[in-house]
Amino acid sequence: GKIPVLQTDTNIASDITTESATTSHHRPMPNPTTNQNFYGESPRVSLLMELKDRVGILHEVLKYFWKYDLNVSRIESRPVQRHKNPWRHEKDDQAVFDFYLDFDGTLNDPAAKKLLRDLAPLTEKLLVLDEKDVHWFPRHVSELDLIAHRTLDAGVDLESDHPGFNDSEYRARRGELARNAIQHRWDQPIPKIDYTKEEIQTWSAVWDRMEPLWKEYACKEYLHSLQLFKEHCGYSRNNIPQQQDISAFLKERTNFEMRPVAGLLSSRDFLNGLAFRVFFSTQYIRHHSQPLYTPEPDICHELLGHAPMFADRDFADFSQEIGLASLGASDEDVQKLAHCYWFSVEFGLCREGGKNKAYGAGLLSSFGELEYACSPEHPGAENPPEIKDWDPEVAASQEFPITTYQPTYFLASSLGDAKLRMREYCERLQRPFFALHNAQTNSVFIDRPV
Ligand code: HBI
Ligand code: FE
Repeated sequence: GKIPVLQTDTNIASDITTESATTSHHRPMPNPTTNQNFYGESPRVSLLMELKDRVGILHEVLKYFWKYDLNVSRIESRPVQRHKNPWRHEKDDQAVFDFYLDFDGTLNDPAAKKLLRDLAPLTEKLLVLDEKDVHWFPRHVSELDLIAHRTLDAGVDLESDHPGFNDSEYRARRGELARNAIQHRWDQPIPKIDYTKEEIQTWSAVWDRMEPLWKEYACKEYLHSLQLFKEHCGYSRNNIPQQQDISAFLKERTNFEMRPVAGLLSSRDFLNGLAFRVFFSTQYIRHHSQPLYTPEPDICHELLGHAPMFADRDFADFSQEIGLASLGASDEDVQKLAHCYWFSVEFGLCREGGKNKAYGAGLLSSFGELEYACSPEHPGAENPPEIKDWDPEVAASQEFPITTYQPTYFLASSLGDAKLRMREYCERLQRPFFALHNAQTNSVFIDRPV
């Protein structure tokens, strides 16, 4: 059945396909019989070393590679901004660098064994990353500053079919808000935005269409949070709430927070934020000429769809679960997690009193699709959607369209159950290390599996 695209809401998955198209950093497994990998390359060992920032430290480390005649084929460094952490211990005061280093050989070489023995006392942490390349990932919430500006679009270069493409005033406003987002730092308050009369009108138009539908089709957790947001965060049809107020409220309730972002991030970067209980949120609004349509996430989607759900503890934990699994994950696993995110955080349904209710933001901010997904009559569709039980394993490899209503939704028995299943799934993903989140310091601790 043909579904009018104009009625669909946000389409934020545009990077899901490009993600797999960009170069894969995932290296094939070595062939144990020839000691070569799939491409005939010699075997390599990847290390992650945490080094104190002091003169000569790298020289001291590298001299052991020379001593044991081991060829270094890659070396990258990243600052670990631990010194910015307000909860730091005195002994943590010093800056630390992560070094990602590859050398030719295998761990069975006697030389490699001696090397590791000699490096251990020089490093704060020394991890062997097996056959996988491990992407850099943030280790403290402050390091989200490093990824917040890595947007795929700048948030301002509109496509020619964007409703605001020919509106220079709208484009100037987008530029202003993008700069605002790029300048944000993790430990600063989020600047208030003075929304114009026209912007508020767009907000009201969306609010008025959605409000009756929420009562009917939104899950109880959403409705409860929305009520709290009306009381504490300035939610109403006549006012666009400020990200700072929502963020402060969420921080008190579930320790989640929002931070501004100029546009779309890669799946990896976006999901990495969730590991630190941070939701990257845009601050512009859709173009006023089409208040019920947006080709990208905007504040109607972020604040009406996503934000209230983060006030629920199970949902917040669920989201962080996906985030933690994405840290240093292979490209394949990031894509699987992005699909799980899509079928839950964006389009998830849960069972409530014998009815299907929405908890996904893509539904909660789209008047057409919310009814289509939740009403037993499925208005607007010749073919009703298929509704599958929530199973992250299945969702991970389920394809989906981004410009039409979803042909498939996943139904959880409750948000708590959705979380438990997500956790089980994430535990089965293979990674050469553990990532543990420390909520007091909002940092991630990594260790080798035992
Ligand atoms: N980037 N800024 C931003 N907002 C999103 O909602 C978003 C994103 N990048 C990817 C993404 N969502 C999802 O489609 C998944 O790929 C994680
Ligand atoms: Fe979204």
